[in-house]
Amino acid sequence: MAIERTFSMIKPDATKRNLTGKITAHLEEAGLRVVASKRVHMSLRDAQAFYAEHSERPFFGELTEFMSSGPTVVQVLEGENAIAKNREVMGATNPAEADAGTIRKEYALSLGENSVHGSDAPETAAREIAFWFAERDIAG
Ligand code: DAT
Ligand code: MG
Repeated sequence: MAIERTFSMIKPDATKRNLTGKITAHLEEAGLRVVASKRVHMSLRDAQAFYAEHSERPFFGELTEFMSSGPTVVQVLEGENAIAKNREVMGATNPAEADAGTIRKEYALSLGENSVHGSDAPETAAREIAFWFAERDIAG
């Protein structure tokens, strides 16, 4: 299996509850390496650009307002099959449907405030990493 990079975000509901370390520990225990990380309080405009793929969805306003409501921690993760592995560790979008032991099962508050974001495919990983990081910010 190939070594991949994926993009991860610890959302405002989780930074607010001081869960950055606990969530990062889940990722590391799954074999993912944090090769870049920074804390950012994104603007509404940043959230709208980052989540542009969802711009026609009914929850777009709620999503972008939430994502710009407080700090997030944006990260690049590296490891074997990192994109799928991160999605596995995150759990289902709706925490009510997430498997035991996943980050969302353990920490998410609701469908909207679900603690973490993770890229869903190689193309989105590349775009999302480049949205927040320059190559020189990443140390693999
Ligand atoms: P994921 O974050 O699992 O990739 P997604 O890309 O479908 O899920 O949606 C992005 C985020 O939008 C998701 O993490 C939470 C929010 N969201 C999705 N569906 C929603 C809904 N029906 N109501 C409110 N927020 C929703
Ligand atoms: Mg998604």
